[in-house]
Amino acid sequence: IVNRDIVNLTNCESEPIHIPGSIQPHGFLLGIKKGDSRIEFCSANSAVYIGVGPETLLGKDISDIFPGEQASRFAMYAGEEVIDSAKPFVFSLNGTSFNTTVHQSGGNVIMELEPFPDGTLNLPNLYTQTRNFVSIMEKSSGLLDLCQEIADETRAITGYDRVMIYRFDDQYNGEVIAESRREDLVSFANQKYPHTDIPAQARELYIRNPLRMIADISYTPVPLLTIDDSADKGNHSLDLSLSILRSVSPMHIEYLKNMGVGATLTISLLQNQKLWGLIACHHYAPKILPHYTRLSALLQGHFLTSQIAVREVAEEYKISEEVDKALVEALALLHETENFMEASHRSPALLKLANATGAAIYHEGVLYTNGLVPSDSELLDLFTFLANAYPNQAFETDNLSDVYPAAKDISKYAAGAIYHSMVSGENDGILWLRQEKIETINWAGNPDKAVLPNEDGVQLSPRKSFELWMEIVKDKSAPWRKSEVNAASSFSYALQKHINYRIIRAQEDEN
Ligand code: BLA
Repeated sequence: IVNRDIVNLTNCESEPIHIPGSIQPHGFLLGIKKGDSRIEFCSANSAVYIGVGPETLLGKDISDIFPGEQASRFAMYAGEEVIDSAKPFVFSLNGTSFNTTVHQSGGNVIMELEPFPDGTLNLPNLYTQTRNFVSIMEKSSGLLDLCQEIADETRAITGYDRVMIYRFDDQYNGEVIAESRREDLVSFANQKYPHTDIPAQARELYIRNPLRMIADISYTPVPLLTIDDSADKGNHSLDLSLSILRSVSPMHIEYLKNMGVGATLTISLLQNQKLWGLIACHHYAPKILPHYTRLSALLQGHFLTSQIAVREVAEEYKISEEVDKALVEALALLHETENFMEASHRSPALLKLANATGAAIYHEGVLYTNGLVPSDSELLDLFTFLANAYPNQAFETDNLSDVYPAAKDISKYAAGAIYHSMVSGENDGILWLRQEKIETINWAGNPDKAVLPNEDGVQLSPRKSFELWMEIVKDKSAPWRKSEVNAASSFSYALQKHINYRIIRAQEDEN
């Protein structure tokens, strides 16, 4: 068993990635106090783009520097109205046009100016994109299908070498569930990545900011300055959580270098205010995606998230319909049969109502079984254990050996179980069993070595090898679905009634 919790205590999760004090160099940044028009923050590279450096810009009023009409647009954003999401506009100076995104960060208004890569504003065709999605929606049958289509479409729109749909599990380990890639690249499909690859504060940030771009992994960070700062320190007070130019954690840069990646775009996929997954795009050379193409990619993310719950519910619904049908059949048999226990081993519906591979009832010293079950003595031991551990209770698990180590010997029949105790004889109860489902997890690199100590032993760094590392998970069954657990409860309740009724009848007969 792997202990991955040790890395929870590392410095990874405490790195303040929202205040890096620097930006990426594919644009420049200006910050003004809200309600003021004096430039308070400036990135050190402004001269590269507009020929005027921070020493000139800092402390100046915007209208002293930019032509009148453009200054008033800046001023408008710095005004009283609340700015809650990035609003772009085009700003031109000396013949160069910049896509300018504006957003508010605490008491500051941040403007990020990026030159248009080919000098023009290339608007994507949203009509075509939307129409494509509608036809994708109609033709893809399940959620995985849909993810594949979205990966293909996102790659077609953006031109990244690899586009992955990455889904988190309960512990935030992630799996590549769909991938569209340049043909000559090795596939990452179905690979699993440990939760330590994306620390908690980064996941929190990605809930608030749904799109991030790293234009060039080998960039040199550009310091953010205020009047008092020296260029080599940078000013760390400006919160860049929602900024598009935010400089990325050096840890993550090292990770991507180890992977051989040159540029990335990452889009959050949210469900119920939680991070469900990511659209993760890799390029093997530097790549700047223009603002409007980024929005197109973001739209693909919205398309997908709008369908996740719908598809999951639809898939669950199909199963629950089958389960309900089996439950009705099993209940009918229960009502029609004087001694259901005797008849139970002939009822396929009893198994089907929970999609179990085996079932057993222990009633007044007699064992009744159905399907694949362990030996009688093994079952009796199990009933005894469960009656003691969960008296008058229900219990379900996909890993019985967790609470009952002896289950390891019977995992061929009983790796997972739903148990309901019954009020009649000693240790009475009903069990649905599921056989072991051996799972192979293809980790991208040994997850125990996902985080490596550096020379000083305190600082940690990402692993260097992503060589396939297989983990075999044994002694577990497929997890029980809610509908299956509910059907088992309904049946157990009815069976208990049936038994009570028989006891009363027997007593009446005696009198
Ligand atoms: C961030 N790590 C990330 C991000 C991803 C990964 C997707 C988010 C980047 C973004 O949204 O822009 C991991 N990238 C992957 C994985 C794949 C991929 C799994 O392409 C699979 C194909 N990372 C480590 C270790 C540390 C670490 C050991 O492995 C810390 C010691 C840190 N990862 C780390 C940090 C961030 C990160 C700090 C946040 C980067 C940022 O936004 O500034």
